[in-house]
Amino acid sequence: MRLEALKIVEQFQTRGTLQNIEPYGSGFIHDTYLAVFISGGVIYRFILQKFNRSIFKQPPLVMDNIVRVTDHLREKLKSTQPDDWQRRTLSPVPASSGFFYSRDAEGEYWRMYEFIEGGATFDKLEKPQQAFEAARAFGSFQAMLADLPAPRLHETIPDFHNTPKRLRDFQKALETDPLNRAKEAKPEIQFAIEQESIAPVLLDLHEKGEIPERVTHNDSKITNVIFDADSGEGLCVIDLDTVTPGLSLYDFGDMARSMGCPVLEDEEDLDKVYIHQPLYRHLAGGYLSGAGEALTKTEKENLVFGAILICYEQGLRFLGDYILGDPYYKTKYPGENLRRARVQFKLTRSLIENKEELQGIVNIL
Ligand code: GN1
Ligand code: MG
Repeated sequence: MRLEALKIVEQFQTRGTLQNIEPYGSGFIHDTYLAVFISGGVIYRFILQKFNRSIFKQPPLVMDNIVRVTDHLREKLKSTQPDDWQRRTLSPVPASSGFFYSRDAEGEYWRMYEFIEGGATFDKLEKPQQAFEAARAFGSFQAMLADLPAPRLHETIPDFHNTPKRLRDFQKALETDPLNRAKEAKPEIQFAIEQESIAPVLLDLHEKGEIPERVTHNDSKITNVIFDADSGEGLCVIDLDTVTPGLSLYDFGDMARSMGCPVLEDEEDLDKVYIHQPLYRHLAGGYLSGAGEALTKTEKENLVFGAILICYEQGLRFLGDYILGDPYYKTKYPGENLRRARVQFKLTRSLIENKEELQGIVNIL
């Protein structure tokens, strides 16, 4: 694996001589490496990634979105954060062709980013303040992109948060049940079916014109924020592959899903899995402070529902993947996707049971 990274790295406009290249991070989707260069005694680090093309069918369109989005952010940050704008947005590195991607001999697509120095990332929440910081970072990301000029961004994965379609895909997986795994997941399947009325609610509100389409991140989980290693400030939002037109509530939902409870996505002890109200308060407070005046009253009134919907949707995705034999999400052990689904459905249940109280928290912010 490392060999293919070694072969492609020279295709990008880096600085100096390559010192080292090694696998990096904990993403489920792409293959990621850290490449270290040295020039005149100075170390330059870069993130190199091979696209997962079974998921992202058209990497050039993904990079087209990302370059537009990061250029827009950079222009804003240069005036609002003149001393530290470089660390507050991703910066794609061009290949020698001038494109922001390169293809290897097998036709696979690769891309490179400048490494953000002095940052820290977390697989789960370690301090309540991180919930506020991350949510503010995602909120201000949305606010800064509110005036992204036309045309509309490409939908890099069509129907990414189309929950009714996710439900249909889940039902199809269940009908095929190719590995006879459904019998291992009876309570989870029952929950998925019982709660199916969750699926269409946000799209219905959007179709009625009650909530607007915006530029959204669509994968706003804790692992996708870089925090300043010293101050803990939420510095930079990363993983921009699914930045597309979407609903703000999807992003808030993913924050509640990944930061409303400080456990890993495959936590086995479900007693530990529930939405913590103080964390939810931090998330809502951080998000509203970052997104500023951008959110409408109807969006604010439906924050909890965004969380319910995204946890439910993510549970359907993990459970469907488990039933199909884990073709989508990388797993480290058998049954990991089932465990991940259980966590999501437990969070969904916890949100439903505490809906009024959680909304009350938002109402007094
Ligand atoms: C995937 O990109 P990564 O590995 O951080 C997935 C998200 C899920 C998430 C679950 C393109 O995120 O939608 O929410 O796993 N990304 C894609 O943790 O499917
Ligand atoms: Mg992602």
